[in-house]
Amino acid sequence: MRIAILSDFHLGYDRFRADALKQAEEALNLAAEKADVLLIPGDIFDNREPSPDVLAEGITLFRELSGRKWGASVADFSGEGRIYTKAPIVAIPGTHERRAEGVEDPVDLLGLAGLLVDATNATVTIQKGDEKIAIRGLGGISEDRFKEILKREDPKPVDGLFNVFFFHQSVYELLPFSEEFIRFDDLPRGFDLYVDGHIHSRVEGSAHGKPFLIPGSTVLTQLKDGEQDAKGFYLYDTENRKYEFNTIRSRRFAVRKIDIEGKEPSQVVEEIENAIKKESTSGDVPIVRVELVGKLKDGYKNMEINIPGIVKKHGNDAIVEIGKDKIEVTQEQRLVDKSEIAAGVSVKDFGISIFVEKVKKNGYNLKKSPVELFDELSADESKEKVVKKVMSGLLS
Ligand SMILES: [Mn+2]
Repeated sequence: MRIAILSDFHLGYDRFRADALKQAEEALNLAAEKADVLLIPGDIFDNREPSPDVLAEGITLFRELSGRKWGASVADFSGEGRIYTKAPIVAIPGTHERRAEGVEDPVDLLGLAGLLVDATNATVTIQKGDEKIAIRGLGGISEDRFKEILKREDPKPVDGLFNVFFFHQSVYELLPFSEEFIRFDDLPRGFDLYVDGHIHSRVEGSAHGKPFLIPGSTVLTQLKDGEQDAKGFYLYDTENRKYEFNTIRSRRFAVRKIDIEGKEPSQVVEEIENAIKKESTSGDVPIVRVELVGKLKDGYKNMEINIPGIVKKHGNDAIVEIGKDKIEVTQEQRLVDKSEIAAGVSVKDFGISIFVEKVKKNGYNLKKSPVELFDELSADESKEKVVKKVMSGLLS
């Protein structure tokens, strides 16, 4: 049997919403042509309470898929919940979708509508001809509870079948940020294939001597270095126990670093523009993240690098993001006053520079960049909501 492993579509992701839908659609359709079973380890949606419009995107995608003529079908289901389709589309909710236990999340809704099989805390047996495989799922939950749930659920393989275990969590060996994260060795034993979501760049590892695969997201979200690889999905064949990565057409992403040490703002602007031009020659509209590193020539201020101007000027060639959190602050920068704002510096840039300087002074070293943190904290929502979201993002 051929199992397609696709993950982290993030339907409804605000910044690249059209990309999220288009690339999920491309991945799912291509996977459906090539595979007997679709396995989706979480984050189909970007949000645990997607708007009706976003839900409609998901429903449309999966209605067409579940209506296809599949060569394999669900032969057995045991565990939490019920199933309403035999189409071999097996999913769990990710951390973006997960709500409290016993409360419906958007993947539950797709399951209730009979558009996929929700394998949260359940084993799904899929049959194609004489061959049967068993898929055991564990839905994405907060990292601090994962070990406890794993112990409670105690997932076991089914004797005599090819067994897959799939989940949606951080793994310590891949993201060594917290002792709470599970390690490869903590995963339940006896499965033939381990599949995880959550991490947005692809991973080919091994657990208990068996393949451990993360396909990565189908859409760009975090704009980290590791996301420059092509997006796509894995195709695993149970017959020869081999797998390969299939790429999809996805928006290109490039990271360019520019050393600004001792340079004047006009020169930095020119270098940024050249980097953008170089990346946007092939006719597509790539995402280009330019990271500025170092310290401007004495006598200049960081906000003299006219970033909104660059972003606007190249709006048709590229989606430009300028990373400023590795810039050092010059002496002059500390003396900025209200006249800067009057002189045309955007209030946001002004705010960011003060914020970044302050948090750095206090020894800030969390995994989120200070600029990202600023963006999240200045989101257009209630203060309480924003702070809660940021805290849970930083601590989960
Ligand atoms: Mn995700």
